[in-house]
Amino acid sequence: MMRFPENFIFGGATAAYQAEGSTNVDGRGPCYWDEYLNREESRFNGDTASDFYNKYPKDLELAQKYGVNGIRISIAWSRVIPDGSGEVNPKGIEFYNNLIDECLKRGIELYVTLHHFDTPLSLFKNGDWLDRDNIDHFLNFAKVCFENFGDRVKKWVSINEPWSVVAGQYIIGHFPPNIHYDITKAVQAMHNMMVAHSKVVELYKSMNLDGEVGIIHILESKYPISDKKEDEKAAYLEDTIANRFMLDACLGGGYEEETLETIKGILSKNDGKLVIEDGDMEVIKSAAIKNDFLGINYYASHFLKGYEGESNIYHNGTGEKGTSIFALKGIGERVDNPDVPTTDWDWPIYPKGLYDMLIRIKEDYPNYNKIYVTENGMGYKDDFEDGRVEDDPRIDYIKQHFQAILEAIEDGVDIRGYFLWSLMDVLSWTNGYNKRYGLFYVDFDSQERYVKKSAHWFKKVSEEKRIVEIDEIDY
Ligand code: BGP
Repeated sequence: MMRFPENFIFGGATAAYQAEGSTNVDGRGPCYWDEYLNREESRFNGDTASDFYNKYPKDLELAQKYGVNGIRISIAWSRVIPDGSGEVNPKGIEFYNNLIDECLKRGIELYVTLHHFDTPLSLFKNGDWLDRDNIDHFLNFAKVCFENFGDRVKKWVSINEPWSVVAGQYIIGHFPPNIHYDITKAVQAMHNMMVAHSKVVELYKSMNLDGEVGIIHILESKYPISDKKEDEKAAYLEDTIANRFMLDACLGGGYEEETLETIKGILSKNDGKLVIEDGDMEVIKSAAIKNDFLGINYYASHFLKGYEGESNIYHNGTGEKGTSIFALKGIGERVDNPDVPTTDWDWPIYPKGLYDMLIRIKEDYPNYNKIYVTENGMGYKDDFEDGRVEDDPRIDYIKQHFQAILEAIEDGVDIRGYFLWSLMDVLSWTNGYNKRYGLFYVDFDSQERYVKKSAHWFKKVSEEKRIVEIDEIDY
């Protein structure tokens, strides 16, 4: 039987805006979600979220009790520097000091992200990652965090999922500023984020803080739905823009010529071009060899078909199965694979896509150092009855992905940990509160926590360092 390595991290992931709530207290400034989700027509907002701001001692107590020995948190930029670029807020520093100390007290290792989708509102209004000044403001924020928390936090992540940020902001349009189908802006913002990431790596290394720094990408495999040439091309194109472009930058030390040519081809079909400023490629190249780890967030893979039409997307934000549309001009169209099950939000459940991605990184980017699977999990409308949640489909989902990870480890990929998205139920950016992922059920009215069946299962996996069958646990 395959077993997880001795020091493997069995973690739980959170992000500031999705978990903390308390958006108006102790001097926190707004991020762009505050404004957007407080519109009248919005179905939900993040004002209270999971109340992690107050409830974190309880969440960490539960984490420790249920075998969670690592946690991903993110630091809300606008809690620490309320307007993004000016004064530091001592109350923000105090909150994260307390949170960090509580994690360490419980023996839970911290993996801290600096940017998890939540640019401060004023910087967002200046253009967010499309504004090159954002890079300097971000570096300043990173420095404040390294100085204040770097003595205790030893694992740092610069940015969470550049592709998801720009796809949400400029292509799908379900993240502010809600622009649709602007592939050029998306590519430009991704490039700028990679420059920012690289400068953060350089900064961290210059501070001799005795820890590690890396980046997290969403990396979903893209497969042609048939062996037709146009379907193969569609898969290749979507893979290039969503995966290869980012991997080339953070691990390869620059965009391969073929990658750049392909990106330029996509942009020319969309009447755009990428601006790379002097010095960008030098810093990207220099940081790539200093990157200590790569975080992979993996939920699904996609099956592609050739597509010649205009871009057309429908985002399923309610869990009404079968409603998604995703077709991009100059790239391709995502289609159903009848052999692959999907979640209610139409995300294909395909653990082989994770295995394939892990092997590909080992083969194509041999200097990757080490990998953490920094997010994986199943969004599900949990049935809550008498304080209990029997979430067998979630357990089955995690089990299949654990299996893929163990196989990749056996085949030589250096994987050091797994973080379940999410530790407890949190806000889902574009879906609200009915798409739950946690080990611990949150009653969002009372903010009470309840232990799901998956938490019992996770505990046993973490303790025994092997994949446990569902019927091995009592619940
Ligand atoms: C990732 C994000 C997380 C989380 C997760 C689930 O892309 O890093 O913040 O939200 O996806 O996504 P969703 O909430 O849309 O189901």
